[in-house]
Amino acid sequence: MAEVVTLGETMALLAPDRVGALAHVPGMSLGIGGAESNVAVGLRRLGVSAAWIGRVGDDPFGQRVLRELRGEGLDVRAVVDAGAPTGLMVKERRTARTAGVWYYRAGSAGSRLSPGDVPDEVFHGARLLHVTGITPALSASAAEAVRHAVSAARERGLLVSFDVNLRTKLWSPAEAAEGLSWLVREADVVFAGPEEAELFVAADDDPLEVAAALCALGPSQAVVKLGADGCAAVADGERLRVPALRVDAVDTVGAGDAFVAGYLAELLAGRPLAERLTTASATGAFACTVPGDWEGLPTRRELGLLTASENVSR
Ligand code: KDG
Repeated sequence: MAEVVTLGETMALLAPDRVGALAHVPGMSLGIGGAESNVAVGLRRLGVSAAWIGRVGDDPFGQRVLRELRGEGLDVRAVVDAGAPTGLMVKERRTARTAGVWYYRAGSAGSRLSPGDVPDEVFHGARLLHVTGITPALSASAAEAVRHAVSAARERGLLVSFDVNLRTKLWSPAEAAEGLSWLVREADVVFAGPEEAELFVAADDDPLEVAAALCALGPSQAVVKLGADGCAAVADGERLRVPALRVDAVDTVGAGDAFVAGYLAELLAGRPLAERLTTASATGAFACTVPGDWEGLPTRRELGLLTASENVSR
């Protein structure tokens, strides 16, 4: 039985081989990506067992998603839906510093996720449910699946972790605020960027105040992700700010999921807040060092590599 359960849509992912407008780049690489499965893979690489619940189409992209996630050692609980295609995400690197994303996921198999796809037994022996604000944006049935999973987790005494993950290509900030405020109140651990937090609490220049305001809504732990500026967290009354690790970023998409995986792995290991945030900073930094949303996620053995004094280990 897996320690962590998560659910959401994982898509096929096309990424250009070079910087330029998508209309002109000649080559693309095929991979997969999904915020929740990215977190699950990150946890797995850090030694935490994880189950992923989702839906894929009965097509080669769906096979690719299932094969990759099983290959990473996840407990994959997927419905293969013959009535809809696997969703597709296409990245654009218009400049060396900026990335854009195009979604082809309306009506996809993953967006047809529903409460019936969430098997009861997956929660047996589990310790934590992780959800994101992407899944409720996909469809009414996907939003219901999240509600169902959260109440099943609550009944069984699991911790609930929630990463806001606002996707304005899926819904407006006002819709997201309305659709997600119950999750902020329900969760034990909330992750948000400063703009995402503003969906629920007043803006504040001090991210520790933002985290404290999120905690005032219900969660015992709130972590504000600041990207290259590090992070700020309030957990059970303790306040801490940690700087980011400096890396040459190749692809920052997925760094937030990697950060969450690092934090949750240490939380489940009973580590103090400082260690949770230090590991989260390292996993987030690792994810930026290679193309792809999850491929750069580190194992425990690799965690220290970004600060290692030796360039070659023999
Ligand atoms: O967080 C990285 C995700 O953006 C990516 O892997 C795909 O889940 C995804 C999404 O909806 O953008």
